[in-house]
Formats: sequence, C-alpha cells, structure tokens
Amino acid sequence: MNKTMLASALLCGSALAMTGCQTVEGQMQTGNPVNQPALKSTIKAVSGDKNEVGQMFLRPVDGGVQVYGKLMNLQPGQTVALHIHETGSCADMGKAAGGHFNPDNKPHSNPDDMNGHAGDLPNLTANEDGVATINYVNKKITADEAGKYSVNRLAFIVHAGADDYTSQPSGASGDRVACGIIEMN
Ligand SMILES: [Cu+2]
Ligand SMILES: [Zn+2]
Repeated sequence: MNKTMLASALLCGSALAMTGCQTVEGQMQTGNPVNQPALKSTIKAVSGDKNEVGQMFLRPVDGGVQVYGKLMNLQPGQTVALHIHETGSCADMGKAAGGHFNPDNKPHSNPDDMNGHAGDLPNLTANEDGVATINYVNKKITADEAGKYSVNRLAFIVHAGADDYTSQPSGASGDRVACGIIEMN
C-alpha cells in the first residue's frame, strides 16, 4: 500500500459517511500525485478520554501547502474554527499550543488574506453525520521539516465555534476542544 492509499484508508474509515469519503478521495485526486503528504496530524479531544476525532494531512503543491482531512464527532451543521498554533503541545486543554502561528507578526485575518496569520485556516461545517472536511491551499506556510514558515512540530487546534476572521487575536472562535501535533508523515 503506498502512502496515498494509506491516507485514503485513514480518511475513509468506517465512521465516515460515504459521501464525505468520496469527497476527500476526490480532493486527493485533484492535486499532483507526485507530492505525497509530507506532514500529518492526528486530532484528539483535549478533555475526557482524549478520543481521536480527526486526521489532517499537509503536502506541498504549487504556490503553497494543501491542508486536507476531516473532523468527526461534531454536531450536524456545526461550524468550527481550525488553526495552526505556534507550539507543538496539546497540554493544559490545548492552551499549551499558544497563539496562532504568526512568523511575520501579522494580525488575525481571513485565511486568504496574505497580510494575516500564517496559521489561519477556513472554518469547517459538519454534515448530517457530524463529519467536516477541509481541502485548502495555505500560501503562507511550508511543509518542510524545518524553517521559518514550516509547520512541522506545531499544532492544529479545533475550537468550539466559528472564526469571524476579524476579531483579534484569534477570531473569537471559542474554547479549544481538540488538538493535534503536526509531524513528519
Ligand atoms: Cu485556534
Ligand atoms: Zn489567526
């Protein structure tokens, strides 16, 4: 099994509705198949039994890094914020992850704004099965092992609410509910 197939298998686990599975598989087929995910992250709840609630993958593509994956166990229709935070720790209910990854001292903003945090990402909205997917090219980060803009060894944080893309310093997106360390695939 090559890495693309492995990623598909992870993304298309039994908990995932077929529609969501097909969506993620389709997304994976649109990019350059030479570029395997360089980085990955297993997203876990920050409280309770710290159950796994999602998977994220990052791979270099033309002009940026494709961030793709899914979150599970959301409320149907729930919209949540996802960001890359500056410290690779999920301790203390995710607070140890610090603020948004921001190597150039920019304000929090819409993820498409090149004058915003490098770690800003679009909100995700769950389907009727509580599964939300993301497929987004972030132009402000790299998937390299190290470097000023590399997100290796940083952390994804999922928040309880949506990012308004405006409020400082983090979009008023609510409590940290899940977290995952980003690591080499
Ligand atoms: Cu965040
Ligand atoms: Zn931000």
